[in-house]
Amino acid sequence: MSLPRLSKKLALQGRGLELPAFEREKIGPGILHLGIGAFHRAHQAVYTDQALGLHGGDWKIVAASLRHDDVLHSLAPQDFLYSVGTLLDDSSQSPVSVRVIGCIDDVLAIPVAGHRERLVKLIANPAIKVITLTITEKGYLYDPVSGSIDENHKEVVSDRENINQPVTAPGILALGLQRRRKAGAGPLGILSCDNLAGNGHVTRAVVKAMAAQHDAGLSDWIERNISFPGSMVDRIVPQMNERYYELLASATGYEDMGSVVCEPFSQWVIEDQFAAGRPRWDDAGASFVSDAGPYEHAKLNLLNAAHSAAAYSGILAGYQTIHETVADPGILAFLNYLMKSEIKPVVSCPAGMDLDDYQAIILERFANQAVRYRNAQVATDGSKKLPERILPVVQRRLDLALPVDGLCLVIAAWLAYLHGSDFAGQTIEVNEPMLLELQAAGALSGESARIVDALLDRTAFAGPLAHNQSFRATLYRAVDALSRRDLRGLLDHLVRTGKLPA
Ligand code: CS2
Repeated sequence: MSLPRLSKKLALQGRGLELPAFEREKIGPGILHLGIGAFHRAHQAVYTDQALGLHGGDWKIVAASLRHDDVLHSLAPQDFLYSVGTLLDDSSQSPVSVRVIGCIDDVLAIPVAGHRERLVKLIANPAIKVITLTITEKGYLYDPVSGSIDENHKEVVSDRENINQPVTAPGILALGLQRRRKAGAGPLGILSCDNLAGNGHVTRAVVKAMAAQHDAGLSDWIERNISFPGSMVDRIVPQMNERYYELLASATGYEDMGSVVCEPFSQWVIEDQFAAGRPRWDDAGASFVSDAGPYEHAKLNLLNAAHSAAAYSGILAGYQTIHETVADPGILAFLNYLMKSEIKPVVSCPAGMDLDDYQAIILERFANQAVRYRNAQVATDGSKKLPERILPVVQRRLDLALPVDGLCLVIAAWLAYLHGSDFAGQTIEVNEPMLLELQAAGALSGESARIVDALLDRTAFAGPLAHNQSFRATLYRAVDALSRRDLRGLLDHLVRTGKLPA
Protein backbone atom coordinates (compact mmCIF):
# COMPACT_ATOMS: atom_id res chain seq x y z
CA MET A 1 0.00 0.00 0.00
CA SER A 2 1.44 3.35 -0.93
CA LEU A 3 1.67 5.89 1.88
CA PRO A 4 0.81 9.57 1.63
CA ARG A 5 3.78 11.94 1.32
CA LEU A 6 4.69 14.22 4.21
CA SER A 7 3.56 17.80 3.59
CA LYS A 8 1.92 20.63 5.49
CA LYS A 9 -1.48 19.36 4.34
CA LEU A 10 -1.01 15.94 5.91
CA ALA A 11 -2.56 15.57 9.37
CA LEU A 12 0.34 14.85 11.70
CA GLN A 13 -1.39 14.77 15.07
CA GLY A 14 -2.09 11.43 16.67
CA ARG A 15 0.84 9.61 15.06
CA GLY A 16 3.00 9.72 18.18
CA LEU A 17 5.48 12.17 16.67
CA GLU A 18 7.08 15.28 18.14
CA LEU A 19 5.88 18.18 16.01
CA PRO A 20 7.16 21.73 15.47
CA ALA A 21 5.87 23.78 18.42
CA PHE A 22 5.65 27.06 16.50
CA GLU A 23 3.59 28.50 13.69
CA ARG A 24 5.78 28.09 10.66
CA GLU A 25 4.03 30.75 8.58
CA LYS A 26 4.50 33.41 11.25
CA ILE A 27 8.24 33.04 11.53
CA GLY A 28 10.76 34.41 9.04
CA PRO A 29 14.27 33.27 8.15
CA GLY A 30 17.32 34.51 10.06
CA ILE A 31 19.83 31.74 9.37
CA LEU A 32 21.43 30.77 6.11
CA HIS A 33 23.01 27.34 6.09
CA LEU A 34 25.54 26.06 3.55
CA GLY A 35 25.68 22.28 3.10
CA ILE A 36 22.29 20.72 3.81
CA GLY A 37 23.45 17.15 4.26
CA ALA A 38 22.05 14.64 6.74
CA PHE A 39 24.27 15.96 9.54
CA HIS A 40 22.78 19.46 9.44
CA ARG A 41 19.26 18.04 9.36
CA ALA A 42 19.93 15.82 12.37
CA HIS A 43 21.91 18.35 14.40
CA GLN A 44 21.74 22.17 14.05
CA ALA A 45 18.23 22.09 12.54
CA VAL A 46 16.97 20.05 15.51
CA TYR A 47 18.40 22.55 18.02
CA THR A 48 16.93 25.43 16.00
CA ASP A 49 13.51 23.79 15.81
CA GLN A 50 13.48 23.27 19.55
CA ALA A 51 14.63 26.85 20.25
CA LEU A 52 11.91 28.17 17.94
CA GLY A 53 9.32 26.09 19.76
CA LEU A 54 10.42 27.59 23.08
CA HIS A 55 11.01 31.22 22.15
CA GLY A 56 9.87 31.90 18.59
CA GLY A 57 11.87 34.59 16.80
CA ASP A 58 12.73 34.96 13.13
CA TRP A 59 15.28 32.20 13.00
CA LYS A 60 14.05 29.85 10.33
CA ILE A 61 16.76 28.39 8.09
CA VAL A 62 17.28 28.81 4.39
CA ALA A 63 19.61 25.95 3.54
CA ALA A 64 21.74 25.63 0.45
CA SER A 65 23.38 22.70 -1.23
CA LEU A 66 26.56 23.66 -3.05
CA ARG A 67 26.99 20.59 -5.25
CA HIS A 68 23.74 18.65 -5.57
CA ASP A 69 20.05 19.25 -6.00
CA ASP A 70 18.69 16.03 -4.47
CA VAL A 71 17.80 17.52 -1.06
CA LEU A 72 15.93 20.34 -2.80
CA HIS A 73 13.92 17.81 -4.80
CA SER A 74 13.16 15.69 -1.75
CA LEU A 75 12.14 18.56 0.52
CA ALA A 76 10.33 20.95 -1.84
CA PRO A 77 7.31 18.62 -2.42
CA GLN A 78 7.09 18.24 1.39
CA ASP A 79 6.93 22.02 2.06
CA PHE A 80 10.45 21.61 3.52
CA LEU A 81 9.18 19.43 6.37
CA TYR A 82 11.15 16.30 7.21
CA SER A 83 11.52 13.75 9.99
CA VAL A 84 14.45 12.94 12.23
CA GLY A 85 14.41 9.39 13.54
CA THR A 86 16.41 8.82 16.70
CA LEU A 87 17.53 5.18 16.66
CA LEU A 88 16.92 3.69 20.06
CA ASP A 89 18.66 0.61 21.37
CA ASP A 90 17.21 -2.85 21.88
CA SER A 91 16.06 -2.09 25.40
CA SER A 92 13.52 0.50 24.17
CA GLN A 93 9.97 -0.44 23.32
CA SER A 94 10.12 1.13 19.91
CA PRO A 95 13.18 1.13 17.63
CA VAL A 96 12.86 4.79 16.72
CA SER A 97 11.42 8.04 18.04
CA VAL A 98 10.46 10.59 15.42
CA ARG A 99 10.50 14.36 15.43
CA VAL A 100 9.17 16.41 12.53
CA ILE A 101 11.31 19.44 11.79
CA GLY A 102 9.62 22.61 10.60
CA CYS A 103 12.38 25.21 10.73
CA ILE A 104 13.56 24.88 7.14
CA ASP A 105 12.11 27.80 5.23
CA ASP A 106 13.54 27.09 1.81
CA VAL A 107 16.28 25.13 0.07
CA LEU A 108 18.58 26.39 -2.67
CA ALA A 109 20.80 24.21 -4.84
CA ILE A 110 23.65 25.82 -6.75
CA PRO A 111 23.31 23.44 -9.74
CA VAL A 112 19.83 24.92 -10.35
CA ALA A 113 19.86 27.99 -12.64
CA GLY A 114 19.49 31.23 -10.71
CA HIS A 115 20.06 29.69 -7.27
CA ARG A 116 23.62 30.91 -6.84
CA GLU A 117 22.44 34.48 -7.38
CA ARG A 118 19.63 33.95 -4.85
CA LEU A 119 22.13 32.60 -2.36
CA VAL A 120 24.50 35.55 -2.80
CA LYS A 121 21.55 37.96 -2.41
CA LEU A 122 20.54 36.25 0.81
CA ILE A 123 24.02 36.73 2.28
CA ALA A 124 23.45 40.45 1.63
CA ASN A 125 19.96 40.40 3.14
CA PRO A 126 19.78 42.16 6.55
CA ALA A 127 17.26 39.54 7.76
CA ILE A 128 20.09 36.95 7.73
CA LYS A 129 21.98 37.28 10.99
CA VAL A 130 23.78 33.95 11.19
CA ILE A 131 25.35 31.77 8.51
CA THR A 132 26.08 28.20 9.55
CA LEU A 133 28.31 25.80 7.61
CA THR A 134 28.59 22.02 7.24
CA ILE A 135 30.66 21.83 4.08
CA THR A 136 33.03 19.00 5.23
CA GLU A 137 36.74 19.35 5.92
CA LYS A 138 37.61 19.66 2.27
CA GLY A 139 35.06 22.39 1.60
CA TYR A 140 37.21 24.98 3.38
CA LEU A 141 40.14 24.51 0.96
CA TYR A 142 42.35 25.36 3.89
CA ASP A 143 46.10 24.90 3.80
CA PRO A 144 47.29 24.35 7.39
CA VAL A 145 50.89 25.11 6.45
CA SER A 146 50.19 28.61 5.11
CA GLY A 147 47.28 29.11 7.53
CA SER A 148 45.18 30.37 4.62
CA ILE A 149 43.31 29.15 1.57
CA ASP A 150 45.07 26.62 -0.67
CA GLU A 151 45.98 29.03 -3.48
CA ASN A 152 46.94 26.17 -5.81
CA HIS A 153 43.67 24.27 -5.57
CA LYS A 154 42.02 24.30 -8.98
CA GLU A 155 38.67 25.53 -7.65
CA VAL A 156 40.38 28.36 -5.78
CA VAL A 157 42.23 29.32 -8.96
CA SER A 158 38.95 29.23 -10.87
CA ASP A 159 37.14 31.33 -8.24
CA ARG A 160 39.93 33.90 -8.33
CA GLU A 161 39.54 34.18 -12.08
CA ASN A 162 35.73 34.34 -11.90
CA ILE A 163 35.05 36.13 -8.67
CA ASN A 164 31.45 36.77 -9.63
CA GLN A 165 30.73 33.10 -10.47
CA PRO A 166 32.29 31.33 -7.46
CA VAL A 167 31.94 27.59 -6.92
CA THR A 168 33.67 27.27 -3.54
CA ALA A 169 32.05 28.08 -0.21
CA PRO A 170 34.71 30.70 0.67
CA GLY A 171 34.25 32.28 -2.78
CA ILE A 172 30.45 32.40 -2.41
CA LEU A 173 30.71 33.87 1.09
CA ALA A 174 33.20 36.52 -0.06
CA LEU A 175 30.96 37.58 -2.94
CA GLY A 176 27.89 37.70 -0.69
CA LEU A 177 29.72 39.70 1.96
CA GLN A 178 30.88 42.19 -0.67
CA ARG A 179 27.21 42.74 -1.57
CA ARG A 180 26.28 42.92 2.12
CA ARG A 181 28.84 45.61 2.72
CA LYS A 182 27.56 47.58 -0.30
CA ALA A 183 23.96 47.18 0.83
CA GLY A 184 24.78 48.40 4.34
CA ALA A 185 23.09 45.24 5.67
CA GLY A 186 25.29 45.16 8.77
CA PRO A 187 27.26 42.58 10.70
CA LEU A 188 26.58 38.86 11.02
CA GLY A 189 28.07 35.73 12.56
CA ILE A 190 29.47 32.86 10.47
CA LEU A 191 29.49 29.61 12.42
CA SER A 192 31.42 26.60 11.16
CA CYS A 193 29.97 23.26 12.28
CA ASP A 194 32.64 21.04 10.72
CA ASN A 195 35.21 18.78 12.35
CA LEU A 196 38.24 21.06 12.05
CA ALA A 197 40.38 22.32 14.91
CA GLY A 198 39.87 26.07 15.27
CA ASN A 199 37.02 25.93 12.73
CA GLY A 200 36.16 29.59 13.40
CA HIS A 201 39.72 30.74 12.68
CA VAL A 202 39.92 28.53 9.60
CA THR A 203 36.66 29.99 8.25
CA ARG A 204 37.81 33.55 8.88
CA ALA A 205 41.13 32.89 7.11
CA VAL A 206 39.66 31.35 3.95
CA VAL A 207 36.81 33.86 3.62
CA LYS A 208 39.19 36.79 4.06
CA ALA A 209 41.63 35.31 1.55
CA MET A 210 38.84 35.14 -1.05
CA ALA A 211 37.58 38.60 -0.07
CA ALA A 212 41.03 40.05 -0.76
CA GLN A 213 40.46 39.08 -4.41
CA HIS A 214 37.54 41.53 -4.53
CA ASP A 215 39.24 44.51 -2.89
CA ALA A 216 41.50 45.05 0.07
CA GLY A 217 38.81 47.06 1.88
CA LEU A 218 36.47 44.04 1.96
CA SER A 219 38.88 42.00 4.09
CA ASP A 220 39.08 44.86 6.61
CA TRP A 221 35.32 45.25 6.61
CA ILE A 222 34.95 41.52 7.32
CA GLU A 223 37.45 41.78 10.16
CA ARG A 224 35.38 44.55 11.75
CA ASN A 225 31.85 43.31 11.04
CA ILE A 226 31.76 39.54 10.80
CA SER A 227 32.30 37.25 13.76
CA PHE A 228 33.51 33.67 13.31
CA PRO A 229 32.68 31.72 16.48
CA GLY A 230 34.22 28.27 16.75
CA SER A 231 32.10 25.26 17.65
CA MET A 232 32.26 21.58 18.44
CA VAL A 233 29.48 19.47 16.96
CA ASP A 234 28.81 15.85 17.79
CA ARG A 235 26.20 13.37 16.65
CA ILE A 236 26.59 10.17 14.70
CA VAL A 237 24.36 10.35 11.64
CA PRO A 238 24.52 7.29 9.37
CA GLN A 239 23.62 7.48 5.70
CA MET A 240 20.02 6.62 4.92
CA ASN A 241 19.26 3.22 3.49
CA GLU A 242 16.17 1.21 2.56
CA ARG A 243 15.92 -0.24 6.05
CA TYR A 244 15.83 3.18 7.67
CA TYR A 245 13.26 4.51 5.19
CA GLU A 246 11.06 1.51 5.95
CA LEU A 247 11.53 1.89 9.70
CA LEU A 248 10.44 5.52 9.52
CA ALA A 249 7.55 4.81 7.20
CA SER A 250 6.17 2.22 9.61
CA ALA A 251 6.64 4.55 12.58
CA THR A 252 5.03 7.58 10.90
CA GLY A 253 2.56 6.22 8.36
CA TYR A 254 3.83 8.59 5.67
CA GLU A 255 6.53 8.69 3.06
CA ASP A 256 9.36 11.16 3.68
CA MET A 257 12.11 11.45 1.08
CA GLY A 258 14.09 13.95 3.18
CA SER A 259 14.20 12.04 6.43
CA VAL A 260 17.36 11.35 8.41
CA VAL A 261 18.23 9.03 11.29
CA CYS A 262 20.74 9.50 14.10
CA GLU A 263 21.95 8.20 17.42
CA PRO A 264 20.35 9.53 20.65
CA PHE A 265 23.52 11.39 21.71
CA SER A 266 23.92 14.99 20.60
CA GLN A 267 26.29 17.75 21.68
CA TRP A 268 26.97 21.28 20.49
CA VAL A 269 29.48 23.59 22.15
CA ILE A 270 29.57 27.08 20.66
CA GLU A 271 31.63 30.19 21.25
CA ASP A 272 29.20 32.94 22.05
CA GLN A 273 30.38 35.53 19.54
CA PHE A 274 27.50 36.42 17.27
CA ALA A 275 27.81 39.86 15.71
CA ALA A 276 24.05 40.18 15.04
CA GLY A 277 22.46 37.87 17.64
CA ARG A 278 21.54 34.19 17.58
CA PRO A 279 18.75 31.79 18.50
CA ARG A 280 18.62 30.54 22.08
CA TRP A 281 20.17 27.20 21.15
CA ASP A 282 21.29 26.81 24.77
CA ASP A 283 17.70 26.25 25.84
CA ALA A 284 17.64 23.39 23.35
CA GLY A 285 20.70 21.78 24.95
CA ALA A 286 23.67 23.53 23.33
CA SER A 287 26.40 25.04 25.54
CA PHE A 288 27.81 28.49 24.99
CA VAL A 289 31.43 28.87 26.05
CA SER A 290 34.16 31.45 25.61
CA ASP A 291 36.58 28.94 24.05
CA ALA A 292 35.44 25.82 22.23
CA GLY A 293 39.07 24.78 21.54
CA PRO A 294 39.47 22.18 24.31
CA TYR A 295 36.13 20.56 23.38
CA GLU A 296 37.09 20.44 19.71
CA HIS A 297 40.46 18.92 20.49
CA ALA A 298 39.05 16.28 22.79
CA LYS A 299 36.38 15.36 20.26
CA LEU A 300 38.59 15.37 17.17
CA ASN A 301 41.49 13.55 18.79
CA LEU A 302 39.49 10.99 20.73
CA LEU A 303 36.16 10.38 19.00
CA ASN A 304 37.06 11.20 15.41
CA ALA A 305 40.55 9.71 15.64
CA ALA A 306 39.14 6.47 17.05
CA HIS A 307 36.42 6.51 14.39
CA SER A 308 39.04 6.68 11.62
CA ALA A 309 41.17 4.04 13.34
CA ALA A 310 38.13 1.75 13.58
CA ALA A 311 37.06 2.43 9.99
CA TYR A 312 40.41 1.66 8.32
CA SER A 313 41.20 -1.37 10.44
CA GLY A 314 37.59 -2.56 10.16
CA ILE A 315 37.64 -2.26 6.38
CA LEU A 316 40.92 -4.16 6.08
CA ALA A 317 39.45 -6.89 8.31
CA GLY A 318 36.34 -7.12 6.10
CA TYR A 319 33.77 -5.38 8.33
CA GLN A 320 31.10 -3.08 6.87
CA THR A 321 30.09 -1.01 9.87
CA ILE A 322 31.59 0.62 12.94
CA HIS A 323 29.48 -1.43 15.34
CA GLU A 324 30.60 -4.72 13.76
CA THR A 325 34.19 -3.49 13.87
CA VAL A 326 34.18 -2.64 17.56
CA ALA A 327 32.62 -6.03 18.31
CA ASP A 328 35.97 -7.52 17.19
CA PRO A 329 37.96 -7.90 20.44
CA GLY A 330 41.34 -7.32 18.76
CA ILE A 331 40.25 -4.05 17.15
CA LEU A 332 38.44 -2.92 20.30
CA ALA A 333 41.61 -3.52 22.31
CA PHE A 334 43.56 -1.49 19.75
CA LEU A 335 41.10 1.44 20.02
CA ASN A 336 41.26 1.34 23.81
CA TYR A 337 45.06 1.24 23.69
CA LEU A 338 45.23 4.10 21.19
CA MET A 339 42.95 6.38 23.18
CA LYS A 340 44.25 5.51 26.63
CA SER A 341 47.98 5.23 26.00
CA GLU A 342 48.74 7.43 23.01
CA ILE A 343 46.01 10.07 22.74
CA LYS A 344 44.67 10.89 26.22
CA PRO A 345 48.05 11.72 27.81
CA VAL A 346 48.49 14.61 25.34
CA VAL A 347 44.91 15.90 25.03
CA SER A 348 44.01 18.70 27.39
CA CYS A 349 40.81 18.05 29.21
CA PRO A 350 37.97 20.59 28.96
CA ALA A 351 36.84 21.89 32.35
CA GLY A 352 34.57 19.45 34.14
CA MET A 353 35.15 16.60 31.69
CA ASP A 354 36.58 13.20 32.60
CA LEU A 355 38.42 11.76 29.62
CA ASP A 356 38.13 8.18 30.89
CA ASP A 357 34.36 8.53 30.95
CA TYR A 358 34.49 10.23 27.59
CA GLN A 359 36.42 7.29 26.11
CA ALA A 360 33.95 4.77 27.54
CA ILE A 361 30.97 6.73 26.19
CA ILE A 362 32.55 7.02 22.74
CA LEU A 363 33.08 3.26 22.52
CA GLU A 364 29.55 2.61 23.75
CA ARG A 365 28.22 4.93 21.05
CA PHE A 366 30.30 3.14 18.40
CA ALA A 367 28.89 -0.18 19.61
CA ASN A 368 25.25 0.89 19.16
CA GLN A 369 23.85 -1.78 16.85
CA ALA A 370 20.90 0.33 15.82
CA VAL A 371 23.24 2.82 14.15
CA ARG A 372 24.65 1.22 11.03
CA TYR A 373 27.44 3.73 10.46
CA ARG A 374 29.42 2.47 7.52
CA ASN A 375 33.18 2.20 7.77
CA ALA A 376 33.28 3.44 4.18
CA GLN A 377 31.59 6.69 5.26
CA VAL A 378 34.21 7.42 7.92
CA ALA A 379 37.02 6.32 5.59
CA THR A 380 36.28 8.99 2.96
CA ASP A 381 38.58 11.98 2.58
CA GLY A 382 41.32 10.56 4.82
CA SER A 383 43.90 13.05 3.55
CA LYS A 384 41.70 15.83 4.96
CA LYS A 385 40.57 14.04 8.10
CA LEU A 386 43.80 12.51 9.42
CA PRO A 387 45.60 15.88 9.58
CA GLU A 388 42.83 17.02 11.96
CA ARG A 389 42.43 13.82 13.94
CA ILE A 390 45.79 12.03 14.08
CA LEU A 391 48.67 14.29 13.01
CA PRO A 392 48.28 16.91 15.77
CA VAL A 393 48.51 14.13 18.36
CA VAL A 394 51.60 12.73 16.62
CA GLN A 395 53.16 16.19 16.72
CA ARG A 396 52.40 16.69 20.42
CA ARG A 397 53.84 13.29 21.33
CA LEU A 398 56.99 13.76 19.27
CA ASP A 399 57.50 17.17 20.91
CA LEU A 400 57.61 15.24 24.19
CA ALA A 401 59.78 12.47 22.71
CA LEU A 402 56.97 9.92 23.16
CA PRO A 403 56.42 6.96 20.78
CA VAL A 404 53.75 7.17 18.09
CA ASP A 405 53.44 3.53 16.98
CA GLY A 406 49.65 3.18 17.23
CA LEU A 407 48.98 6.55 15.59
CA CYS A 408 51.29 5.66 12.69
CA LEU A 409 49.44 2.39 12.30
CA VAL A 410 46.23 4.37 11.63
CA ILE A 411 47.99 6.29 8.85
CA ALA A 412 49.41 3.04 7.44
CA ALA A 413 45.91 1.50 7.53
CA TRP A 414 44.61 4.49 5.55
CA LEU A 415 47.34 3.92 2.93
CA ALA A 416 46.47 0.20 2.80
CA TYR A 417 42.77 1.04 2.34
CA LEU A 418 43.69 3.23 -0.64
CA HIS A 419 44.83 0.11 -2.48
CA GLY A 420 41.16 -0.73 -3.00
CA SER A 421 40.99 -4.21 -1.52
CA ASP A 422 40.79 -5.66 1.97
CA PHE A 423 43.12 -8.28 3.42
CA ALA A 424 40.90 -11.05 2.07
CA GLY A 425 41.26 -9.60 -1.42
CA GLN A 426 37.70 -8.24 -1.62
CA THR A 427 37.28 -4.97 -3.52
CA ILE A 428 36.46 -1.98 -1.31
CA GLU A 429 34.99 1.40 -2.12
CA VAL A 430 37.65 4.14 -1.96
CA ASN A 431 36.89 7.84 -1.66
CA GLU A 432 39.94 10.02 -1.46
CA PRO A 433 40.35 13.49 -2.98
CA MET A 434 44.17 13.10 -3.12
CA LEU A 435 44.09 9.65 -4.75
CA LEU A 436 45.54 10.67 -8.10
CA GLU A 437 48.18 12.82 -6.47
CA LEU A 438 49.16 9.98 -4.14
CA GLN A 439 49.34 7.56 -7.05
CA ALA A 440 51.44 9.95 -9.11
CA ALA A 441 53.77 10.52 -6.16
CA GLY A 442 54.30 6.75 -5.80
CA ALA A 443 52.75 6.59 -2.35
CA LEU A 444 50.47 3.67 -3.15
CA SER A 445 52.74 0.93 -4.34
CA GLY A 446 56.17 -0.58 -3.95
CA GLU A 447 58.50 -1.04 -1.00
CA SER A 448 57.28 0.28 2.37
CA ALA A 449 60.14 2.79 2.64
CA ARG A 450 59.44 4.13 -0.85
CA ILE A 451 55.75 4.56 -0.04
CA VAL A 452 56.53 6.55 3.09
CA ASP A 453 59.18 8.69 1.37
CA ALA A 454 56.78 9.42 -1.48
CA LEU A 455 53.99 10.40 0.90
CA LEU A 456 56.21 12.62 3.02
CA ASP A 457 58.48 14.10 0.35
CA ARG A 458 56.20 14.46 -2.61
CA THR A 459 52.82 15.38 -1.12
CA ALA A 460 51.71 18.01 1.37
CA PHE A 461 49.85 15.42 3.52
CA ALA A 462 51.98 15.62 6.67
CA GLY A 463 52.94 19.31 6.57
CA PRO A 464 55.95 20.08 8.81
CA LEU A 465 55.85 16.55 10.28
CA ALA A 466 57.30 15.32 6.98
CA HIS A 467 60.71 16.52 8.23
CA ASN A 468 60.56 14.60 11.49
CA GLN A 469 62.84 11.55 11.24
CA SER A 470 61.30 9.70 14.13
CA PHE A 471 57.84 10.04 12.56
CA ARG A 472 59.22 8.83 9.24
CA ALA A 473 60.90 5.83 10.84
CA THR A 474 57.79 4.82 12.79
CA LEU A 475 55.52 5.25 9.79
CA TYR A 476 57.89 3.10 7.78
CA ARG A 477 57.64 0.35 10.42
CA ALA A 478 53.84 0.64 10.44
CA VAL A 479 53.52 0.38 6.65
CA ASP A 480 55.95 -2.50 6.62
CA ALA A 481 54.21 -4.34 9.46
CA LEU A 482 50.84 -3.95 7.77
CA SER A 483 52.18 -5.16 4.43
CA ARG A 484 52.42 -8.62 6.05
CA ARG A 485 48.61 -8.51 6.23
CA ASP A 486 48.36 -10.09 9.64
CA LEU A 487 46.16 -7.44 11.22
CA ARG A 488 45.21 -9.53 14.24
CA GLY A 489 48.79 -10.46 15.13
CA LEU A 490 49.93 -6.91 14.61
CA LEU A 491 47.25 -5.33 16.80
CA ASP A 492 47.84 -7.90 19.48
CA HIS A 493 51.59 -7.19 19.51
CA LEU A 494 51.02 -3.44 19.64
CA VAL A 495 48.50 -3.61 22.46
CA ARG A 496 50.74 -5.91 24.52
CA THR A 497 54.01 -4.07 23.99
CA GLY A 498 53.06 -0.52 22.94
CA LYS A 499 55.35 -1.07 19.93
CA LEU A 500 55.15 -2.10 16.33
CA PRO A 501 57.27 -5.14 15.47
CA ALA A 502 60.86 -4.07 14.69
C1 CS2 B 1 32.94 10.57 11.39
C2 CS2 B 1 32.17 11.79 11.84
O1 CS2 B 1 32.38 10.25 9.13
C3 CS2 B 1 33.27 10.59 9.93
O2 CS2 B 1 34.39 10.89 9.56
O3 CS2 B 1 34.07 10.42 12.18
O4 CS2 B 1 31.29 12.26 10.92
C4 CS2 B 1 31.46 11.54 13.18
O5 CS2 B 1 30.43 10.62 13.04
C5 CS2 B 1 30.91 12.80 13.73
O6 CS2 B 1 31.93 13.77 13.80
C6 CS2 B 1 30.29 12.57 15.09
O7 CS2 B 1 29.98 13.77 15.65
